[in-house]
Amino acid sequence: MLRYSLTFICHALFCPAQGNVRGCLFLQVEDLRYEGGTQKQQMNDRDYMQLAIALAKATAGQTSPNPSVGAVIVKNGELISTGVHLKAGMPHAEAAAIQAAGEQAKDAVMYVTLEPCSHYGKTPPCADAIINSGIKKVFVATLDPNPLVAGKGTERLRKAGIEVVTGLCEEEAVRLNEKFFHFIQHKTPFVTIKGAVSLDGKTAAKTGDSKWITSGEARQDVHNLRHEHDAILVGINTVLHDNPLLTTRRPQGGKNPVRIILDTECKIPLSARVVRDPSSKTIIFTGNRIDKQKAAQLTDLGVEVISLDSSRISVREVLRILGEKGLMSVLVEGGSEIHASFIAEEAFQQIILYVAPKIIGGREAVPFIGGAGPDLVSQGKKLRFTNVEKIGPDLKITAVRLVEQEGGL
Ligand code: AOF
Ligand code: ZN
Repeated sequence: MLRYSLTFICHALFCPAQGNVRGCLFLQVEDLRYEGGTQKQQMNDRDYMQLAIALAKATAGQTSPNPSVGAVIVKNGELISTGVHLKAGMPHAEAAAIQAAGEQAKDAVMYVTLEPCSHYGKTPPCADAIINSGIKKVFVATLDPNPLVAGKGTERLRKAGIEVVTGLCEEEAVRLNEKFFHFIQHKTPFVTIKGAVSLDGKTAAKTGDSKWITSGEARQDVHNLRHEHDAILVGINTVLHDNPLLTTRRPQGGKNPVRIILDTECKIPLSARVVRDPSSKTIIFTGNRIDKQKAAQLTDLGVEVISLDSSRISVREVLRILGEKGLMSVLVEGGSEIHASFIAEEAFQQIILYVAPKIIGGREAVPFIGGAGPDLVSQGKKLRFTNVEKIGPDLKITAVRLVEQEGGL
């Protein structure tokens, strides 16, 4: 029996100086071979869709508020062209692939990771571009939940006589754009809580010392998470304790998320790095009992101060406001009391936990989640593990909320 193996590596080039993509994407086919046989075997529909997904994945973090989308055009068993959506405002994946294919698109087959759009946004409808190109069949991994599209794209293609097959590699395509899907449906950001803990779940020793629990490799991976989220959120105690920059530092460059600080009493020092560092915008949420003069000084330094109506900060209210600002995703990076608020208010979609093979111990050492906690185990939040991988000597565990609660978050 023939076994087939295929590995693609994609790189989207990111230009840190301009804070955006350079407008090109390298696709390196690292390994494309047929194992266990001598006979040449054709790539199948699933392989082509996997290629489109790999292309889309390479743009993670740079298309917001748009989704990551990849497209592939094939004719008579030959790969004609590929396309990817690099950045909001730039051509959609289908349009890019069609342009690269030129005349060869006629009677070809397209594989696209998201339903082609049918509306005029920043760019014209992809459905029309597909119809005009003469493509005869389109495989769509998943429909677009954007109400402007939602089924209308595939309907337009079918009405024009194009054969449309939906649902190929759907699970992967939905996961690829989970932040976009969540944001379109709920109008609040997709929330990831990130933690770095010892095997006994501690984020710091009893003295507060936390440098470093996880390895350099795991800490480097956190910069990918920052690149992939629109905003990064911490509490005031983290700012006072660590004076972090909260920027993305990767060898290949990356996008700096908007910095969000929850600071009920507006205690942040004017000298804090998140206040002074100009590489990203900073928004500070406070309660209603604050020194107005201090807020004005922060505003003068370029920070946005949002004073909520009540004496304490509601995480859900913060997310509602961030959603209004068009921020599609938030990475929550501590501390343990902030984590506890997000958990208690059920205001999170996933947890990514880096676990080091180390025991800190001590009943006063800092746990990943603080707060008072429930009385009963049965009152704990139920999650589902979706991924476990090894990063250097550490584990990276991803868990999602088991039940999406009603109420828009
Ligand atoms: C596609 N292919 O590559 C993308 C799509 O403002 P616009 O014109 O960029 O439209 C943005 C919307 O189009 C976005 O909210 C989503 O529904 C869809 N994105 N559609 O056919 C693509 N990026
Ligand atoms: Zn489109």
